[in-house]
Amino acid sequence: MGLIACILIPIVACSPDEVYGRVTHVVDGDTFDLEVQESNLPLDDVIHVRLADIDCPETRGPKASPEGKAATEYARSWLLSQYVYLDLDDKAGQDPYNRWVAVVYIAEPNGDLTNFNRMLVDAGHAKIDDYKNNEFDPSSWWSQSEKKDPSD
Ligand SMILES: [Ca+2]
Ligand SMILES: [Ca+2]
Repeated sequence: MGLIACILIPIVACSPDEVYGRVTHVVDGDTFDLEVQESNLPLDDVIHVRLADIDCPETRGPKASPEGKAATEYARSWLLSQYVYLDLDDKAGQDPYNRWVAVVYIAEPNGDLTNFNRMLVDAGHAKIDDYKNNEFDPSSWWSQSEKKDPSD
């Protein structure tokens, strides 16, 4: 039922407006710092954010790759210094590294909200890694028609 509700009424059912703030630092493709402007939760002034249910190539350590750097540059170009909305994970909340697990939404000029987690996947900079301990289901990010005919 949650999946269906998210597809039909994404803004209401998935509450992307739990946090509103400005991205102050992009660590890598799927991790950044956010300066909180508004939230209905008692959060720190600056929080660490980990994009939910996706995985970008590594930028550090033995598995560092050019693809990881490209993902970081992509995230930086879209997010750095921008104001975004977060849908925080209501189940686990933070990961073991004290990063808030979230889906990030970019506000378009016409007021629409675009799912940035999905953008990273669509752009080829991340793959789906669906953790079952959070509230999110990545399959809900794509509409039924997109799922049925991926070549369209
Ligand atoms: Ca939430
Ligand atoms: Ca999940």
